[in-house]
Amino acid sequence: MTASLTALADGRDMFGAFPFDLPDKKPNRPLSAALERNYDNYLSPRQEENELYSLFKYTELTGFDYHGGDGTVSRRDPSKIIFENGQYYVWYTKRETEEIPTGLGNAHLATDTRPSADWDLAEIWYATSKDGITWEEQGIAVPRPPKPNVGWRSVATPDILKWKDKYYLYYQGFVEISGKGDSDCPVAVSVADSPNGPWKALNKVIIPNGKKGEWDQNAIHDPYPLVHNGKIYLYYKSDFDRIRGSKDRAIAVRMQGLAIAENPLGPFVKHPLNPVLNSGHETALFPFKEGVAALIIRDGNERSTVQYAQDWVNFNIASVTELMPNAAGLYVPDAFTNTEYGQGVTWGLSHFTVANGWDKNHSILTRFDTDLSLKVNDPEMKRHNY
Ligand code: AAL
Repeated sequence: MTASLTALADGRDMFGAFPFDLPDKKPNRPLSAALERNYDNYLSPRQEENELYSLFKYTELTGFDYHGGDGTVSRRDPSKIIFENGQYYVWYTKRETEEIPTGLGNAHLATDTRPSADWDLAEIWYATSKDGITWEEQGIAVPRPPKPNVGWRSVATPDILKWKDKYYLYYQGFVEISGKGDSDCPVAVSVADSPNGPWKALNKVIIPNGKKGEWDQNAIHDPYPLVHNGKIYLYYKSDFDRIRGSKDRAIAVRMQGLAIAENPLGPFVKHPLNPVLNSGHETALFPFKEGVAALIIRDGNERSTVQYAQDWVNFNIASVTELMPNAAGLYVPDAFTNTEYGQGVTWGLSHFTVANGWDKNHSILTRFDTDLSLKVNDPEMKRHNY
């Protein structure tokens, strides 16, 4: 019996049976809640045809030295990747300390030379690659400035913006030991004429923490700039409910906000609907069709989803996935082109944190491949293949 013999208006065939194939359009009959939302909530009712559904495959990188994995060298939180001068560039948090981190719970044991956390006492370094797998570390981009400048304790978690032939690195500037006094950490910026530097640190807070009582009062983390509507759309993470000075980190509820500026040096205006994402940690975003898509990892009710906002503000779940890249730094070819129709992404760098004993003490960069692209349709990336 073929679909062309379908006889009844509600989709049943001439024998009163529903066709074997899942209909593309929502059937005109009472549906269970699960089937109803399979049509309403996702870009396609079939996961393999959902352009914002993908799995992730990981590849080890070559070129980075980790002192044999003894915990004294860490690389993490890679920026977006850009392609300039015939090669890929990435910036990241690098920690090279004589001692391993105390762990956040023991931050009181941290000193001027002993870090509390993997990202404490860190600097921003960069590397280049021709193929995205073999990387050459080029050196430091942003060192820690002298006290009391923003970032004197640690500069970490950078992201890159290219705007009118200049390059801007946004990063977290820690002005206290992570885990002590709740890591006061606004966003700072450095500027360069070339991705090779030299970088000029402006030594000022470019996105301040929220006012007392606001959801982002304690920190602005993971700055992530894109260009949209001729403006800079910078998404960031903060922690609702974090009681300043509390050691009880479990109460932090992580969400993502948006700040918009007409100029890379601000002023950045926080969106009145913030937070715009109710979940996520180091959230990576990319222009997709008219809107923007976001990889929601690790935290919140909606972790392990890809979300989409056609208006760049109001996000909905587009797909549910798994084993998502930590702190993904995507290669987003149209991140800064002011595109009106984003093409999506196929790869990036992320990090894995290696646990040595009960505590985590260093992280390594890795590559991931995915298919969240309009140009590619890779069934292997969309299939449960294990
Ligand atoms: C990461 C990021 C930020 C935090 C810390 C280092 O996962 O969210 O960068 O401050 O952890």
